[in-house]
Amino acid sequence: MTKQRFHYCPGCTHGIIHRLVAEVIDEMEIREDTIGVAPVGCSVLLYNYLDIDMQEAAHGRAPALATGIKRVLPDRMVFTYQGDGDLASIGTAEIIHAAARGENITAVFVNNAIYGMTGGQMAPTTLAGQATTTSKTGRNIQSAGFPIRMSEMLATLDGAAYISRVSIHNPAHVIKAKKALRKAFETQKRGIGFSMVELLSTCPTNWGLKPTEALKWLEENMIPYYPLGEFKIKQEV
Ligand SMILES: Cc1ncc(C[n+]2csc(CCOP(=O)(O)OP(=O)(O)O)c2C)c(N)n1
Ligand code: SF4
Repeated sequence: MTKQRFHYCPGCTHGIIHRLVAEVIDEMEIREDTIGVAPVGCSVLLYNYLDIDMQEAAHGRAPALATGIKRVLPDRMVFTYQGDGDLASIGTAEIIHAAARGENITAVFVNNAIYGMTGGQMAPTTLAGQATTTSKTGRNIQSAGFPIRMSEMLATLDGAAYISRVSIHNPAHVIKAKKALRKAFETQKRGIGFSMVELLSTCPTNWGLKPTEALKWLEENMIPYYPLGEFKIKQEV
């Protein structure tokens, strides 16, 4: 990682996830061989923090950009880092088709159940009843539909080689999250196909909670709807 100070709000778990990605890259000794693709969202400035080659994608288009990079430079490790607005809303088509094609890339999917950067609007992953700036009285399933479980959905695709969901709400789970990221990167290194790790993350600012309350809220509300685990592991992984 660079010495740049994070721009994230206090208690935001984006920073922890950045650190985990950086540690996996260093432990695999692939710093010179890795290309990251940053999203539009709070983590748009990811390229300021990771000391590797980075590209910036248009909102939701990171999997398409990563596909192009990986096809031109197949010996590089290529990953996207995307929020739930980026990956599960404007970029739904890109991630589904990248997974369906079995692109040998890795998606780091940060699900904080809200649009953080733009002020806390409802995302496709916002929970039923969750208050946001565009669902002040809570997400109404009748009008807004059900939150999407992206990991379970992508796991149904034949091109998906490794799909798992982890959480960042306490140290034990942070350690598990790193193991999942390592497995996803190893999947790509061995050329097995598309890999994704969904990380349940906090947005204390837009959830209207203190950092510690946000960790508790994640554990008590997000995990029951977004169960943790590995949803797809191809035999070769
Ligand atoms: C084409 C386009 N549409 C909309 C936006 C506005 N916009 C910027 S970030 C964002 C959502 C970010 O939410 P998420 O991906 O969940 O990331 P977070 O900020 O929560 O980490 C939106 C809608 C944009 N920048 N470009
Ligand atoms: S708005 Fe939310 S996701 Fe964005 S930096 Fe702040 S806490 Fe993190």
